[in-house]
Amino acid sequence: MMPRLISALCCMLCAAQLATAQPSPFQVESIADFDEPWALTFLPDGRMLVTEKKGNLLIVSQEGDKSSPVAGLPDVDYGGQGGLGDVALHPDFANNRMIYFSYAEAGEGATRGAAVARGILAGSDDRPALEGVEVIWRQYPKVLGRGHYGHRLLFDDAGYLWISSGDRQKFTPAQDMQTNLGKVLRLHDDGRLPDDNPFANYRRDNPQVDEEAIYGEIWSLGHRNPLGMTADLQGRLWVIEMGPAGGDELNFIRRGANYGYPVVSNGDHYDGREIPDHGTTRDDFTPPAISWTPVISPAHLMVYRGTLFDQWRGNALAAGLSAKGIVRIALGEDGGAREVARYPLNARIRSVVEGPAGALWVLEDERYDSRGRLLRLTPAED
Ligand SMILES: [Ca+2]
Ligand SMILES: [Ca+2]
Repeated sequence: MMPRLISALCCMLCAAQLATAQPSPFQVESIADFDEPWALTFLPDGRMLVTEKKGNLLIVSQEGDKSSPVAGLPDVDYGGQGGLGDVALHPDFANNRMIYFSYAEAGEGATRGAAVARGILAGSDDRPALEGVEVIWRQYPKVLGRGHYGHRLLFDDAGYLWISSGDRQKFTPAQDMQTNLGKVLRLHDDGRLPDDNPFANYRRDNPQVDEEAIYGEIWSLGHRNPLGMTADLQGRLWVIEMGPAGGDELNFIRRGANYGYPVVSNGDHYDGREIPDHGTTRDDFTPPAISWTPVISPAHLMVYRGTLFDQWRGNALAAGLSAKGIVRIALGEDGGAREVARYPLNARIRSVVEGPAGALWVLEDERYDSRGRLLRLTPAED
């Protein structure tokens, strides 16, 4: 009886908390259902590209009408956290119709790694297809397991392609300059290495390292599973990452900086082993702007640019899986940040994107009782 009594007491406490919670700022409309959706981005014509983890890319209208799956995508290694991932438009999409997408790619044996490919969106509205698909980047090396691909994509105002690369649950690669795992990477749009990246001359200065030319990709290191990456109104880069047990992080990304994982984290290992917190050991690690314990399980990050949600312009919005909602964050001029509000949506939230008219378009995760819906959020009526 005792556990039931305790849970009944907890329910009463929850109910008491709910009674004092702020009213939701949102009017929520359910637009469509998907099969394990992961990412969405808007096309210039107002429709959306939506990815599903099992490998489908769909064109979706704002009314929820779906095209047939875009033909011509490569096979994806679906399972665990892997499958088809992010999707982004080339900055000159209006002229070249080029899109980029990330996915888990099978390797030799049971190894896997994230890859990024691009292709031209062609075909008809009803039967779209990708042409000229080419892989422009891969995680190196491919490893066993199906977690922590990261693989969010972002184009900045200067046209560089940014890729967040997870540690693949292997810990030490995040500090190993001979892998691109656990890193934030900066490339030209065709995958070439920019000459002015911080580690462009790493092999010249460290001739003992192997010949794989990954060093020049690296912008920052010491990341765990960075699932959200966005530029703010000043064009500065912010990355949000899943911590281990505790210690989710929002990081202000500085050129060449080391964010410490797995040497330091405000969380600890799942098996109970302690990881020293940020600030308790080496001083060459950049601490997070925010760390969350208990965790929010951040799956995506955006900066609001519109006016529909008055007062939110310039704030970051993080999608929370375990937080089951959206976390609003004020970004400071100095690279600091603070959480200012949390909006429950009663589902694990995989993605949050701003639409053309300033509405928020949200993808639910599809796991446990979360249903994989596309939601449209507009301000609640007074
Ligand atoms: Ca860190
Ligand atoms: Ca710790």
